[in-house]
Amino acid sequence: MKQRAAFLYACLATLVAWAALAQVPALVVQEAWTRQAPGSDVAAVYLTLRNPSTRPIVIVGVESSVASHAMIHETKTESGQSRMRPHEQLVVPPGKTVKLEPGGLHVMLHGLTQPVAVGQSVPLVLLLDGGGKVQVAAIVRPLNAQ
Ligand SMILES: [Cu+2]
Repeated sequence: MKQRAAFLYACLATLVAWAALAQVPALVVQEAWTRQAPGSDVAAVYLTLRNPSTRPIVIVGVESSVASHAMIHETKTESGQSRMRPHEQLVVPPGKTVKLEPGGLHVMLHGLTQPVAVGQSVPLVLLLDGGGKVQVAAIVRPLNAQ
């Protein structure tokens, strides 16, 4: 009986150590979507990023298996002209939510290798500072989606 308890404790200790080492990214991704882009090989992806942890989460890159290039962009209107500029990285502060939405931040996909149809999803991988990765599936909405 005593041996059995010792064995269980050993297992438990291993599990706790494993959980601490695993470093599961805390980033929560919600409402990922993109607009159907007929005849175009670029698309903007919008999503909501939530950081429930107590440390900042930094996105340092984006990849997509259906695009040759993906990056974080921000649309800004300067002297009446709408311009997009790339962001090297995007910080989601602890306890905060960052929204990538039309007219502001978005993930820009260049060189789409296949057409995206409404109802399908576009796969993305968010690359985090420290080596974590978060898989995202962005639902394709009709052209007039807001
Ligand atoms: Cu853009």
